[in-house]
Amino acid sequence: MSFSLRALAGAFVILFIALSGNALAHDYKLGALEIGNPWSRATVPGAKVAAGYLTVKNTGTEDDRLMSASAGIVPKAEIHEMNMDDSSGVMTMRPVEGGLVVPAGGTLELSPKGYHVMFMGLSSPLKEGTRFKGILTFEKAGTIDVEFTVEAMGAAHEDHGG
Ligand SMILES: [Cu+2]
Repeated sequence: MSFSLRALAGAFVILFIALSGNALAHDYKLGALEIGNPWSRATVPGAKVAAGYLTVKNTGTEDDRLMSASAGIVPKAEIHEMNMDDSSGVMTMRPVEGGLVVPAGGTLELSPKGYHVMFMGLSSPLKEGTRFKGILTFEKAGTIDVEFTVEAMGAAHEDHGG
């Protein structure tokens, strides 16, 4: 009896992993590109910007470029890079010119403290656990609709200067 109970428990664990894996697996394919886990962070009331993060794996033999992004929730989105100003020690960000390379056989990562999509002109806060639609445009692979999952508020990426 104990054996079958354990088997049952094991089955539940496997089921749980499968279900949560499904809920979290949030990946997209576009030609040779695999877009992984687009996500954003909950924002405080009054915040006008939010950042979007994701990974893009290029399984092909040619470089591609992430040229732009957009989202229905904001009038404008830009691709930004973070830079450490050595003299002041302050992190700043600025729009990337000409897109971000997705190297053949490599992965482009947009993450806190690095490259990110900046959603500008939020009219209402992003709430944890919700999703919003976005569109990514690549130089060669074209465009794809994705959904950004809003995760918990974090402290690492609040300095947006407006
Ligand atoms: Cu930014």
